[in-house]
Formats: sequence, C-alpha cells, structure tokens
Amino acid sequence: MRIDILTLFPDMFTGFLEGSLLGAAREKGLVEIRLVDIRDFAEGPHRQVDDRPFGGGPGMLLMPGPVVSSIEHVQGEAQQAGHVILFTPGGRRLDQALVEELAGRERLVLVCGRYEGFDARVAETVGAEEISIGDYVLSGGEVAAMVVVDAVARLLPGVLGHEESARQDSFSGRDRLVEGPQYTRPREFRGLHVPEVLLSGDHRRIEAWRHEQAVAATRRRATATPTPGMSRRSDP
Ligand code: 6GU
Repeated sequence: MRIDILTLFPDMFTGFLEGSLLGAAREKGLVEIRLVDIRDFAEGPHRQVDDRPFGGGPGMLLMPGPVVSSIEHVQGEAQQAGHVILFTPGGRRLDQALVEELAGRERLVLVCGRYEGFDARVAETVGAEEISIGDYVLSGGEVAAMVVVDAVARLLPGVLGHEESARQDSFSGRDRLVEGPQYTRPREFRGLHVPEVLLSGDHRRIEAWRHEQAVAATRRRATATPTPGMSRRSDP
C-alpha cells in the first residue's frame, strides 16, 4: 500500500512514522508512506495558505489552490489516483469497519486540515471522502491521520507478527464485540486471582467463557456503565 500524507506540519509525523510497528513495516516494503508539505504548493511571495471565510465568521480557512495542487501533485506520481481523504470533524465517523475498508485500498491520499477547515470546493474538485475520528474538535487533522495510518497499517498482511491477533481484536469479526478481560502472570496479584477457567487447559470452555465475557463487555459499553473498579474515589 502507498499512503501520501499532505500537511502543513510534516515534522509532526517524524517520530510516529519511525515507531516500531510502522518503521518495521516500511522497511519491509509493506507500506510506502510519503509526506508532502502543502505550503510548497502555495503561491506568491508570502506563500499564503489560509484566508478569511466569505460571509464573515471567526478563524481562517485553508485556501483551495494549495490543497488541490498538492493532491494533484501526488496523484501525478503514480498511475492510480488513490482514495483521497479530507480530515474534518464533520466527516464520516471512523470505526473498525471503515478502517478495514481503507486497508483494502492500494493507495490513500490523506489531507490534514488546519485552521477552521477546508474550502468546500476542495472535496468537490478532487472527489474526496471526509472522515472524522470522533465527536470532539482537534486543532488539525494530523493526529487523525496518524490514527488512520496506525489502524490501517496493522491490518496489512505481514505487519503484525501473527495475523490472528488482528482478527481477534475488539470490533473485528462479524459480531464486532469488544474483547473481554485478559490476564498474564502472576496468577495472583494483590489478592486478585486469574479466573480458574483460563488455567484449565480446556480450550472449548475457555472459548465459551471469552465469548460470554466479550458479550457482557460489549453490552456494558453500550449502556455506558463504568467498568467495575474504575469508579473514582469521589463518586458516591
Ligand atoms: Cl479529522 N479533524 C479535526 N480538526 N477535528 C476532529 C477530527 C478531525 N476528528 C475529530 N475531531
């Protein structure tokens, strides 16, 4: 897979892209990631990339020219135009189903907004999909782009040590359950014991117990009941 990331702040990605999972995936050639500075496509002596919104209102918008030029530039580097994504809080909400959909594409072009967002003509001009990572406002799309790259990359064949681990993740599979509790050594920690069934060696019983726990955890989460033991001291 090839991923182009278009941003005004390419430096924000350096540590992230060199990190263990992504760094190794890039070295193995499983994913090719390129950073493009949108400001390189700005015109005029001031290299202006933002301007005030027509009709008034607070803040600044990214100008369509530099954004569309940078998208067209990376599209010209390969036969395939790629799936263009604009990060914006009003976009389609990211979930694991969308991550899986994106992981199936050959090429992604991720465009990070700053200021109050994009001129509406950008999406129209390039045929982009708008994506949000949740109902809260970030100061730019860079963190959202990292979320997408991380979630997508770990689904690519060969990136994780064992493919099974991605298949068993929370939100994966047909029923989209979250994972139930898991335990490692020691068997007893501060008086808390690992459930006996997990030590039984009976794989059918273990599977059944895990499924039951996953259903319960999924239900708890849907009804927003706090996880047992997670309430704060100040709670009633
Ligand atoms: Cl993609 N961008 C911004 N600025 N804020 C967000 C977001 C994206 N997703 C959630 N909040």
